[in-house]
Amino acid sequence: MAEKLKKYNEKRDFESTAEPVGKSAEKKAGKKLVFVVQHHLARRDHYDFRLEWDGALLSWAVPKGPSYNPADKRLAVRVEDHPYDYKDFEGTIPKGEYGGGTVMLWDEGYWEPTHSGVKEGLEKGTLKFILDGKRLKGGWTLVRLKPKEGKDEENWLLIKEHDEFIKDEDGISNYTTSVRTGRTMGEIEKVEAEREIENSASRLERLKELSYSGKGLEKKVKTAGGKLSVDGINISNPDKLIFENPDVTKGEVVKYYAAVAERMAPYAGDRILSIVRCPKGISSSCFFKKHPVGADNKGIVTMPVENSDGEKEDYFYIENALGIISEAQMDTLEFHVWGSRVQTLERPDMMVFDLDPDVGLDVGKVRQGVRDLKGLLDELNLVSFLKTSGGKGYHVVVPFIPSAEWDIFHDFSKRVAEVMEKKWPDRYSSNMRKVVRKDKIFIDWVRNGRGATSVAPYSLRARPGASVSMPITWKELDTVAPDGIKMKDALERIKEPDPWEEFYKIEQRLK
Ligand SMILES: [Mn+2]
Repeated sequence: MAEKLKKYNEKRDFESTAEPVGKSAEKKAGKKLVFVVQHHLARRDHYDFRLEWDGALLSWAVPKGPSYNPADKRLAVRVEDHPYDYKDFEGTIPKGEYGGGTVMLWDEGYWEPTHSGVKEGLEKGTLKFILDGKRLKGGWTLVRLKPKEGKDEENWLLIKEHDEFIKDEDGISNYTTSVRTGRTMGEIEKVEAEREIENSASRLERLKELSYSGKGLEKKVKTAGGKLSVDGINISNPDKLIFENPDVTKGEVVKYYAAVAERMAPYAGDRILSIVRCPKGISSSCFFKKHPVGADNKGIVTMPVENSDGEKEDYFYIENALGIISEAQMDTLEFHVWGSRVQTLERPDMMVFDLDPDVGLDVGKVRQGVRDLKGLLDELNLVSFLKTSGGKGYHVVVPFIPSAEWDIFHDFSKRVAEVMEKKWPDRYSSNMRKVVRKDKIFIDWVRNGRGATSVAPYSLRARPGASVSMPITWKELDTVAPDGIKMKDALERIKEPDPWEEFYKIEQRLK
């Protein structure tokens, strides 16, 4: 039985779809066999014809649906057995998931084979039966076609038998509502759209929580007898020098992160991290780290994530502002984050374009690039936000409702970069190879893929001067250099209104 539904389970991600998990069904001795027809508007519009057998549902996808006219021989492609509970499924399957689209219960009732040996019938390729549904009635036949060479697809024909229930027309289009709930396909979809709004409310709640976890954290910084602690976290070697000229100690780095935590946590929290640690300061070697080592620290959570080879590896993320401090205690300077949040890992919500100028390119040209990119996004009706990179360029960041999957998200960002290159081939390149981007700005879209990261807002950079990747207003583009905001400036700036106040309130989505 488990073997029977293996295919069904393998094709689906049950954290994303509301379809039932395939488990072995109990034998219901003496009970009549159920059948169900589901109208399934997916990549292709079709009807799924399912017959209960041996605890599961034998299934065929019928592109045109069944017909009351015996002259119509309807193609029925055999698909994997579905779990018994699928007979009750009506709703939507998320876009991007297997069978993504809308499912309506089109007919239901009982069926009875008119010959003994359903198993033999399936093997031989002929199944004759009576349907006693609300819409489909009488005798029907399923007959298998000869397999096409080299294909293991099973094509069958679904044919109405001659009896008192036949009609001249197919009759399918007479029924446009659910046999159980009376809803149209459109109404079923609308309910799902409302559910998305609900999800979006819980997302905002969570973001508020993250922000709140950093509120007043700087007041919990305690110094006593040369010892430093933040809300119970002891900081070792607070006097260790991390940046030189001007000098910045580890203790000051920790205090910086405590001060910006309220603003930073909604961007750095709940996202898979890749961090840069500099245990001997930035003049010594720093290293990237994306896998956790040892036990979880306060505010940091380990999470297994499937990589592109289908293997699970441990990654980690910050679950509250104290996690930022735990990292700083372990000499982390830079926080790089995924474009998706852990609650919706496969649906990214933060698109980042890094405008990366060739060496020696005038900053005025980089600013022009930012304006050109913003203009393009404006034309697409997409609200975008600006931050300094803390290095050579600026980052233009576009918030999304987590709905589209990585492929769509990634391809969209690539197309934006390609349009930039097409419009102004002498200024921009969408290609990261150094030779083709000579004297140009590389519109770096590559970080919008699954597993790629970009530096989090408010993160320090492990570069001379202790610069910060800082959210700024569009008006400031001409006055603030890409590496113009240092740690001490950032501490002043967070006393002012948040230039990214609206970031998570923007409800735009990729179709
Ligand atoms: Mn289907």
